[in-house]
Amino acid sequence: MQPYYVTTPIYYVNDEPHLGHIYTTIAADVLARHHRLSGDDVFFLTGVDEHGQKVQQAAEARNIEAIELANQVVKRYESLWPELSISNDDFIRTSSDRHKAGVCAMWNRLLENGSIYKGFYEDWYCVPCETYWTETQLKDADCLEAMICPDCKRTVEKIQEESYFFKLSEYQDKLLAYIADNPDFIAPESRKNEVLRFIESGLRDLSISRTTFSWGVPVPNDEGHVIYVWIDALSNYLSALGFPDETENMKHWPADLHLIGKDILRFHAVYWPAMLMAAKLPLPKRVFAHGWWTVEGEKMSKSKGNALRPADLLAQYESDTLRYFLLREVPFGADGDFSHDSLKQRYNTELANDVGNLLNRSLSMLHKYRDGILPIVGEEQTQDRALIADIEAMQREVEIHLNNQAFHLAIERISQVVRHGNRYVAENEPWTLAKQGNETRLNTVLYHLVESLRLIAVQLSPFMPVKTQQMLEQIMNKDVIVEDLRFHDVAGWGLLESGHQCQKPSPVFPRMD
Ligand code: ME8
Repeated sequence: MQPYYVTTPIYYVNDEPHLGHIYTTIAADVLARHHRLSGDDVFFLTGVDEHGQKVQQAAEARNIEAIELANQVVKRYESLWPELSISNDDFIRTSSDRHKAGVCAMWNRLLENGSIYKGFYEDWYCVPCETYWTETQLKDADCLEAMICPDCKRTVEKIQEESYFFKLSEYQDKLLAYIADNPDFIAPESRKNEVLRFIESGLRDLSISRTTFSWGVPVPNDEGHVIYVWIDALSNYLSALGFPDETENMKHWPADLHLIGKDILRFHAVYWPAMLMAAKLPLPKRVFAHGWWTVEGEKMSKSKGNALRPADLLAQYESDTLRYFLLREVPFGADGDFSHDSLKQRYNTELANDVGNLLNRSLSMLHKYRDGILPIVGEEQTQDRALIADIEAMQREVEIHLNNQAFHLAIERISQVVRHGNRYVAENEPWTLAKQGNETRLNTVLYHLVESLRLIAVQLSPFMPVKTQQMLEQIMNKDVIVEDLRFHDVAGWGLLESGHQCQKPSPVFPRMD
């Protein structure tokens, strides 16, 4: 079995989960499920980022200990993920001993390899982004006078403290060479160019410890310093596998894919690979930075109170509907706007009308004309072969689209087959065949419809595990479990045998008002 390792960012615990957090996690889940279907040995990691000044301040504002705040938010994530059918194999907390051991091992490696030295830091810091800025960077972005962060436009603070530094400047050329030699390393292309511009503008050594607060992993043998939260957080991708020990799970390193939002690209495509080079560890194969969601045209923010909370969304929509919509609506990589109207419209058109209708009418006709029993196929005509060819092409193309993280194209390709199925019904008019007593042709048409639906459901199952479970229960039988399916066993045309009894249709995609 081929290992496949996919990760999400580990989310800060200073805020409750919102639409953005579920987006990345759902995308990672679809890939994990698709790779399990392909027979790969999948490791899907998500978790939380508990340390840093921002979390400490959020806890202080609530008059509680940082760990208490973390525990509360962790509970929210842990109960949320099953509700969204997230099938993560592990959940890493940065306050755990296993993670701290990984961070310290990483620090010690960088130290032993001569990549860390002690100095004095004097410049600016943005707490919400946990990012350092030089005076020149602020000036160039017209942010110095207002003392605001060029990224998030919130206030930056001046830092003057003793600090450890990572020799990031030594990696400028090495990173440029690596990106040139590995064209798929950073995606999409526009983000790669952004990273290249950033590196070309010059890399300075990075301050990697702080002394003015205490919520974090202490620097080994110098406990007055806390390790910079990004060095701490990025190491999660290794600590979760058991690093530095040679565990069984370490076979998953290097990660196949770090899925992130575009906000944290620099950390994953510059700092993290440089750290790994310095630690003499292999680099992840790919970093994909997706776009940003706004809500009904506005940026989500705590102060505006318009952040979409998963609990509210789940009270309104089924989890599969959300999963489908988020990945269908916006090309992965582009920014998108969440609107309830477009969600309902997409659901009604593509799911209730197209998939739901094909399922209902096919199974209803199978019951009406054949008591739900799959008939023996007669001689195939051109249009039958065209349907099968379309399904086989879909299977190949969905694979390619998902390897490129083009979720919207994968869904669109499946939808094409669904529309083809509905056209096939219209062209063959099974009701006319029944009236004419053309039993052989009716048998063939009914079989092709049901078998197509089975293969459509299998392809859709990573996106909508609950709905496709229901579809497959009606088509196959009650004890099918989507999570246990493997393409190897189920993706071939014609595997449903004649004589098989299908269930009566019951609506899987009822129309939404
Ligand atoms: O940055 N649209 O955590 P975080 C799309 N702890 N995605 C969004 C989004 C939006 N409006 N808002 C958030 C951190 N996200 C660090 C990560 S990793 C080693 C450490 C998603 O809680 C998106 O994936 O601020 C983004 O990168 C992430 O949440 C930021 O989560």
